[in-house]
Amino acid sequence: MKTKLVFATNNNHKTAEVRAYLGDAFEVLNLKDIGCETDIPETADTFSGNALLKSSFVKENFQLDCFSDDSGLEVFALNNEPGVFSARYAGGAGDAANVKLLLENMQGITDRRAQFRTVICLIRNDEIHCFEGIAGGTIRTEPAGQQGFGYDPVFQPEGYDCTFAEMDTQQKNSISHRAKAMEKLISFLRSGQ
Ligand code: ITT
Repeated sequence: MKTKLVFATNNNHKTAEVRAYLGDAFEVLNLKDIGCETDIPETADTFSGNALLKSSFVKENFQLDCFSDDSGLEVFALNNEPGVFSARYAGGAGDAANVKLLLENMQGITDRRAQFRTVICLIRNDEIHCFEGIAGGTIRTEPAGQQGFGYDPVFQPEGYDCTFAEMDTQQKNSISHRAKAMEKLISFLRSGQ
């Protein structure tokens, strides 16, 4: 029988991606699968804190081993903002508004260095394990590209002369912060630890 493992997300795309890697060894369930309709609060001031809040909620309320992720963009010249506020930087007005506000706040700033960071928090057999992935790059002065989501149109990953939004999904997934953290989680689970 496969071991049940919850991925605390409502994002079907993320669930499918993880099932493709772990489906032979684990039964990966998402929040909908376990009947969790609560909008789990993400009120911590770090990515790991938010990921832990989500995993702990599932462990406490459903008694199931669980992992969750939290991600965001950190801009060095803005004191690592928007960070944990990435999704609601422009007050919940959506991706385009977030990007517009970021470009406004970076007007005149020449240090354009930034990074996307993902932290995954796994609670397994009552132990907590965290996995981090970082993708470094720079913030363009104008958006380019239609793929992806969030800040992809203004983020140019290190070593490339295009933005994440100009890459196809497969190419972005081979270098993204989320993919790097996921790889660490998957090799940990596969190693049977
Ligand atoms: P969940 O329901 O899984 O929490 P989410 O949209 O909050 O979905 P994340 O926590 O992964 O997703 O990311 C928070 C925000 O950070 C997201 O809304 C984007 O604004 C930004 N972000 C994260 N990863 C990104 C990526 O790969 N490309 C562009 N923007 C990203």
